[in-house]
Amino acid sequence: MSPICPPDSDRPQRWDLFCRVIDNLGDIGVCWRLAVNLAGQGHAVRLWIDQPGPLAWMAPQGHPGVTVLPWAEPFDVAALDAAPGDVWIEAFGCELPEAFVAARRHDPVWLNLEYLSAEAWVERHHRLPSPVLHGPGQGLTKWFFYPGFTAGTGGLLREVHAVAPDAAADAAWLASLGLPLRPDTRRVLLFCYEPASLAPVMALADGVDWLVTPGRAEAASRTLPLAPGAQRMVLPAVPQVDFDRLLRSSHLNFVRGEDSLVRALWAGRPFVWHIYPQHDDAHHAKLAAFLDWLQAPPGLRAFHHHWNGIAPAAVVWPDEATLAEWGAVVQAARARLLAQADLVQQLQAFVQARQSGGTDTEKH
Ligand code: TRH
Repeated sequence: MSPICPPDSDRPQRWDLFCRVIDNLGDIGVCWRLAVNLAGQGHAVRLWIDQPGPLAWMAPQGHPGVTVLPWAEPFDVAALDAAPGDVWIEAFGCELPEAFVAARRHDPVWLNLEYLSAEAWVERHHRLPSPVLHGPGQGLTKWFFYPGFTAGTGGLLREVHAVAPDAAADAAWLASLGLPLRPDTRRVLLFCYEPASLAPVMALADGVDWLVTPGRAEAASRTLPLAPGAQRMVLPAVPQVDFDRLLRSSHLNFVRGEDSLVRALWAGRPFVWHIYPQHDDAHHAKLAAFLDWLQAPPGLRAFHHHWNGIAPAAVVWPDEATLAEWGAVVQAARARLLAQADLVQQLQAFVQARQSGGTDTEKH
């Protein structure tokens, strides 16, 4: 199909972002953040999503420039009050509806946004083309776009509040929750699946205030005995911007999945990652690659191995000096990331290069 109205790469683009929720909150969390970040650059974004329910609490105010639309099969072409946009993103390999592809008026830049990994192969696969051989998109090319931690990848989503947080506003927000937090007490945020070492870890954490997220972390920790002087409070599900505040307001963060890992890095506080488990144990290599990139010291590696059930030997709860060491590691990683282009900057540059016929970003 030849372009009827080729987009001008300097103007804001119309982006169609498709998200199919597999499980948990990461699919929707990442897609919502991406949509907001693109809209923040002046683009018009339609977010097509099959299970938009969690957005009611994750993003209750919505965001200017982002339209959330239901994605049901068969795809309702009538919902397309305007033709398919200039840029299409299928998140995490979800296949675009054929009716949507067939309704295009000009050739789009079509991207498959992949899962996040620190493994070395990511740099080799990033920006590889995948010709579409069948169906209504035949003749088009999809491009693989891999987020990542190094300059040779697509980078990470990064909001303004991640770069320049407002500590006073964060503290005021935390106080407004009305939680029975104790002054001069370590706050530990718990966002996890069901780590085998949750029980021994909770039994070791003397005198802390546990801030437990609702859902799986709350269920997994509900009946576990606490260490002396510790207390546990269950948080409500909070909007995404407030979840980021929680990470910045805690002395130690337990995070999971993909999106909260990135937010923990931006928060710059010590953290432990519960990686999304895969049945073939592929997550072991993924975790090792991340810890290498992080330049994690032995104690932080050992804690991760324990938390993720890889080496369930004895675990040691971090003391003040250890937390300071872990915090410095995260701060250094954050500084490395800030020196690199973020995901939206890279997406925009890639789209612009494709639309102007440039080959500088192409790999074959
Ligand atoms: O929910 P997750 O475990 O999501 C996972 C991973 O993304 C994983 O890679 C993917 O394969 C799997 O889903 C399907 O963890 P993650 O990625 O940290 O996403 C959580 C999102 O929920 C994140 O955007 C923050 C948001 N959140 C809030 O906005 N408010 C809250 O109160 C809580 C607890 C979370």
